[in-house]
Amino acid sequence: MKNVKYYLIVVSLLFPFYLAYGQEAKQEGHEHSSVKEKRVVATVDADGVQRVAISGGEYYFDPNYIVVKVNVPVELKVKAAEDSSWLVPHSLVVKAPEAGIDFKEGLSKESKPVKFTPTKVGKYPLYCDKKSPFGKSHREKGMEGVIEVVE
Ligand SMILES: [Cu+2]
Repeated sequence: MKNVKYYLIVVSLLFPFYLAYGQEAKQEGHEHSSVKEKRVVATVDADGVQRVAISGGEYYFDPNYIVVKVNVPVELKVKAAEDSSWLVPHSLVVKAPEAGIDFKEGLSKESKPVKFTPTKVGKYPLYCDKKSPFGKSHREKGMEGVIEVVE
């Protein structure tokens, strides 16, 4: 009978860890290749600017594949997804200075404009650079995508 009590105590102590890490393990299958591509091809507005809205949440960007024209100004309207948690901070980062794209913007429920003019054809990664204290980076969890610059 003593053993049973001991077992129950150990199980109840470990249960929170099971919840925390069990959830992590379940999400692993969603990494990288299995992230669904949501592609948007930017259209040029009357004022000559390509505008694309992008939002981020747990743990995705929508869209996560943005096609823009080279040497035409871009304005990304960046925000946190409606269903995203205010407890989890997110960002949108693109580090491609060689292509004229180099920014890091925190996501909030209010849309913020990010302006740049891409100068070089190619595919450049976009991602969130946040990480939960005990987990994987948001990027590994699915908050990544591509800006493709085309002729
Ligand atoms: Cu994030």
